[in-house]
Amino acid sequence: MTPESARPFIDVHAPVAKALAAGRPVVALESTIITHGMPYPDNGAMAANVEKIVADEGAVPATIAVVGGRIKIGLSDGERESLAMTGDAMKLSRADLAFAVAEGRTGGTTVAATMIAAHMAGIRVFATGGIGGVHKGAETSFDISADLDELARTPVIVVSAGAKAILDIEKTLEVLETRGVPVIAHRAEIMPAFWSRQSPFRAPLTLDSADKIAKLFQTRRELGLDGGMLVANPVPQNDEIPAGEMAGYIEAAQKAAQVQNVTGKAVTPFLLSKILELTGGRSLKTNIALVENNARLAAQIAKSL
Ligand code: PSU
Ligand code: MN
Repeated sequence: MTPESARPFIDVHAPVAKALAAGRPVVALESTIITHGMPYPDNGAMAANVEKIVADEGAVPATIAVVGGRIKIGLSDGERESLAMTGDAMKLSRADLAFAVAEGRTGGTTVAATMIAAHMAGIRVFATGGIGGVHKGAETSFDISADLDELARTPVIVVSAGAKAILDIEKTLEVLETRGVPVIAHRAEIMPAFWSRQSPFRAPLTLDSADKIAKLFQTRRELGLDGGMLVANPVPQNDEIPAGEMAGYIEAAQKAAQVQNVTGKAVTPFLLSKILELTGGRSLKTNIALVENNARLAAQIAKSL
């Protein structure tokens, strides 16, 4: 539950406030993908385009970020573009969201922090690229994304292309199951792998429409089951890079991270940018396509709810 005392820290962008008050569909969008996931100016163009896709589907987009210590639920075009140009933005998860607010800082919100803020504002559907999860080698590094715990506790539907393929997808699925998070592949029996339509693993659950996903969320609420849901939506066929091809790039990026001693929050941004370099920009094109695809499905789910 969001306490009343949170309200003074939150700015809800006017079109979002209007839609929420009228009970019209709203889709939250994250901003770590803008500040840490893609280079400028592609990040800003992607963010603008994803908002447009949500709007074209008949829902209102709410890009979430922290700007100068304010929790922003929806950004103006100018605010979004200036966030895309902020080189030193923080990467904010549950652990540092309050720090950014207390200290008046600016940062992109991860899946975890975006879920928290979306829930504070009463938004139930959220589109991203891929969630964080259990990193390869987590048995020694203990690197498991806070996104997984957030999915277990905060009642928001997260529409993704699965867990990023730089992760250990099998262990990520195990943790999600342990924490009681339903993982639903959209129109697929096999779990997608971010840039690729298929991972080596079966999807725990499958549904073939936005309506059915919305109904499952409602049913969970009615049964009194807490927490969120993860929707895994495979990237469109024409945009995918097959898993066999990605494997080599992922391994090379992982080696580079080890050699350069990259740890903690820096790992995911480092791997994404290394893979972009290794694929000559192809991974970025695929990343943009899958986010757009997820935004479309998220808008349909929001409408159905
Ligand atoms: N999806 C993308 N690109 C990204 C992310 C998701 O297509 O950069 C971000 C999300 O914000 C996610 C974060 O929460 O990566 C995971 O970071 P970590 O592994 O440090 O928890
Ligand atoms: Mn981590």
